[in-house]
Amino acid sequence: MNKNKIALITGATSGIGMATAKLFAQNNINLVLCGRRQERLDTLKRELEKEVAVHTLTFDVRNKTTVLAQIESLPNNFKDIDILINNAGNAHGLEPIQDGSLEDWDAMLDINVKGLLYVSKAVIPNMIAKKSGHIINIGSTAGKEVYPKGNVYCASKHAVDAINQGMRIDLNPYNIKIGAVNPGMVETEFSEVRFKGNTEKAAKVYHGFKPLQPEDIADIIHFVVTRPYHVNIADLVVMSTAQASSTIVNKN
Ligand code: NDP
Ligand code: 8X3
Repeated sequence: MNKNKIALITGATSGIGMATAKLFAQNNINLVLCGRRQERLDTLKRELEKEVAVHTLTFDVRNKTTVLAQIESLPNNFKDIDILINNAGNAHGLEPIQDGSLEDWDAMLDINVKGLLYVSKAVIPNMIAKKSGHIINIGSTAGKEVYPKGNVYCASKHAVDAINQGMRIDLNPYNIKIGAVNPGMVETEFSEVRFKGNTEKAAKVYHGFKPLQPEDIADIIHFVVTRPYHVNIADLVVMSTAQASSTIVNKN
C-alpha cells in the first residue's frame, strides 16, 4: 500500500489554508498544520485526526529562528514533507502610497514574502535530499496586476510570483515541483484583517456578487497536488466568474 503523503500547510487556522487542510484530510494526506492561533490549531487537529495523522506547529512566520526550530522539531513521522503549501499571508490596510503605514508595510513584506522564504528554507533541504517534493505558493491576482491603493500588498504578491519562478528554476535539478495558485477575491478573514477588524467594511467587499469561497481554492489546490508526477501546474490564476480583473467586478 502507498504511504500517505505529508503536507505542511501554513495559515491553516482560517480561510484557504483551513479548507485545504480539511480536503486533504478527506483524501488521506497527513498534515502538519501551522498558524499562530493555537486554539484553532488544536480544534482542527481534534477534528481531522479522525481521518489522518495530524501534527500542529505554532509560530509566527516572521520569526525566522522559531520557524526553523519548529520545523526542525517535527517528530520523525512528520519530518518527511512531500507537499508544502505556502499560504500564510494577509493584507494590512488599503491606502494610497502617501498615506500608508510603515507598520502595515512591514507586516505585509515580512509575512507574505520573508515568512514564505523562511518556511521554504526549512522544508526544501529534505526535498532536495530525496529528489522529490511539491511546493505550492499562494500568490494572488494582486501578484499579476496592481490596483489602486493596493501598492505594497500587490508588491508582496508580485514578489511571491518572482519567488515562485525562481524556486522552479533553482530546484529544477532536484525533481521538485513548484507552482503558484493565484486567486482573485475569496471570502475569508482576509478583508477583516485588511480592515483591522472592521467586519462591516470587510463584508462590503463581497456584497453584490458571488465571490470565490475558500473551498473553491482548496479544490484547485487538491487538483494541483494530485496530477501525475511529470505534470506540474506552474502558475494558475482563478477568479470568481463575476470578476474580470482586480478592479472590474460585475456587481448587481
Ligand atoms: P485568512 O485571513 O482567512 O487566513 C490567513 C492565514 O494566514 C491564517 O491562518 C493566519 O493564521 C495565517 N497567518 C497570517 N499571518 C501570519 C503570521 N504572521 N504567521 C503565521 N501565520 C500567519 O486569509 P486567506 O485564507 O484569504 O489567505 C490565505 C492566503 O491567500 C494569503 O496568502 C492571501 O494573501 C492569499 N489570497 C487571499 C485572497 C482573498 O481574497 N482572500 C485572494 C488571493 C490570495 P494565524 O492568524 O492563526 O497566524
Ligand atoms: C487578495 C485579492 O483583490 O483583495 O489577494 O487583492 S485582492
